[in-house]
Order: sequence, then structure tokens, then C-alpha cells
Amino acid sequence: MSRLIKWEKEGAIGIITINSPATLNALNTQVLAQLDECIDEVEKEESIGVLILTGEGKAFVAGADIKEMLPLDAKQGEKLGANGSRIFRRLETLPMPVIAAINGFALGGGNELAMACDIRIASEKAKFGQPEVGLGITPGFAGTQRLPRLIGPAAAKELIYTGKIIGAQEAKELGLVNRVVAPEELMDVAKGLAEDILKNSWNAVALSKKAINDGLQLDIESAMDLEAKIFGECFLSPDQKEGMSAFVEKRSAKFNHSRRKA
Ligand code: DAK
Repeated sequence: MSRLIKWEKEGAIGIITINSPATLNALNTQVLAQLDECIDEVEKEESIGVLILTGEGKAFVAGADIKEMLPLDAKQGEKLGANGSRIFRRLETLPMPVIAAINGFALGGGNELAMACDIRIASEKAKFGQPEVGLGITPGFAGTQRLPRLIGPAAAKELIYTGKIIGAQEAKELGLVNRVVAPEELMDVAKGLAEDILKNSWNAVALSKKAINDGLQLDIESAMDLEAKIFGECFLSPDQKEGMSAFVEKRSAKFNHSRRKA
């Protein structure tokens, strides 16, 4: 089977590349199945502390595969949507941060995939949009849910109702991406950001991710209770004693950099 998804490890950074450039990395059943398998492998690798997701060629992902979707009936469409959403949710809930390094088109399912990541770094060449209404469908991989949560309902509605494609700078102004960088710097910037994260306690970073993601789904009182519970959990990890001892002893902390529970 051809590798439509490649993944490699550079130190503690895992790099997943969507590798179907002839169709601009469009998400079809095979690409999604291989992404799902790849997440299984990454999950088992306890020495990976940050994951970077990028695309081969001129696209990050140009959306779900339109040619594959064309003949589907309602039931099949629902199944496709549910499967993609499940896989994106797996990425979103991985214990390590996931950085999307957006090299080119991030349209439809591609923008939705980027939004399932924790942080988005965009090349100046990247283009964003949810053009689904022009194809007679709604965004189906949680775009109607994650986009308004990320950039607010008014801006999300404008993008979804018009289906317009925007550049990286406009995406930055809307809060859709964290940073815009020169194309040749994209991977170095993403790796540099990953290294900055990796210096810290992986346990505390993973728990912060959980507190932010889960807390955003709750009312403020419940979210604060959740934060207090997660804060308490930090004291179960040797990282808390090491981080605080290092501060008191005026030295750098030496964390146990593995996702295995100590
Ligand atoms: N699907 C399939 N093939 C695609 C594709 C896509 N999304 N995007 C590009 N390709 C293919 C093109 O057909 C072409 O293949 P050949 O014709 O050469 O065989 C090849 O990639 C190169 O594309 P172009 O020749 O068009 O390249 P250009 O540079 O001229 O244009 C473009 C680049 C990105 C502007 C253009 O390709 C384009 O507009 N692509 C479609 C973008 C788009 O509309 N994306 C949204 C797809 S819809 C759901 C679940 C999920 C979804 C919906 C519902 N449920 C079932 C609930 C998600 C939907 C979407 O993502």
C-alpha cells in the first residue's frame, strides 16, 4: 500500500506528513484510514512530546475528496463525516501538543484538520477557507463547531456562508492562525516552537492541554472546578517536586521526558 501518510521522529518531535500531493492531499477513505493508523503508532511512542502535522507539495489539505463524495447517499455521507470527525477528535485529544505547519491550501476538511490541532503556524503561501456551501454541502468535519469557537460566530458565519478563500495574513488577523512565516522557514519555526514546549514538564503541558480543551466545553464555575482538580493532579507527578526544587536551588529543572506515568 502506498504511504499516503508518512511519519518520522526527530528527537522528541513526531512529524506527520500527508503525502498525496497529486490530489492536493485531499482526504479520501484511504488517507483517513492511514492517518488513523498513524495516530495509533504515535500514541504508543512514549518518547514523542510534540507532534507536527504538515502536507507534501503545495497543499496542506485541499479538503475532503470531492470525487469520492460525489456519488454518496445521505447515509454514506453521514458515515464519512462521522469517521473524519472521530479521527480529528483523536488528534485533538492526544496527550501531546499538535502543531499544524500549514504549507499551502487548507480548505474545507483541510482547515477543519488544522483547527483540530493545538497551534497553527502558516506559510505566507497558505490559503484558508470553508468552501463547502459552493459544493452544496455544509462543513462536515466539525467546521461549523470549531471555527466559531476559534474566531467567533460572526467571522465564522461570513467565511462559511461566502465560502471565500483568505490568505495567511487575514487568517492571522482573524485568530485562525498563531503566526505567519516565510515558506522556507515554516518547518524550522514549527520545530523551534516544539523545542520551546519540550523543555517544560511534559506532564504539566499535557494536563494544561486537557484543562483548556475540556474547560472550554463547560460553564465557568465547572471549568474552574476542573482546573482545580487538574492542578491537584500535578502534585502526583515527580515533575512538580523537581520543577519547584530546581527553582529553590537556582538550577535548571531536569524533567523525566517521557509520557510514561512515573
Ligand atoms: N478533492 C478531490 N480532488 C481534489 C481536491 C479535492 N478536495 N482538491 C484538488 N483536487 C485535485 C484536482 O481535481 C486535480 O486533480 P486532476 O484534475 O489533475 O486529476 C488536482 O487535485 C490538482 O488540483 P487543481 O488542478 O484544481 O489545482 P489548482 O492549483 O488549479 O487549484 C484549488 C487548487 C485548491 C484552488 C482547487 O484544486 C480547488 O478548489 N480544490 C477544491 C477545494 C475545495 O472545495 N475543498 C473543499 C472540499 S469539500 C462531510 C465531511 C466532510 C466534508 C463535508 C461533509 N460529511 C459527509 C458530513 C468536507 C468537505 C470538504 O472538504
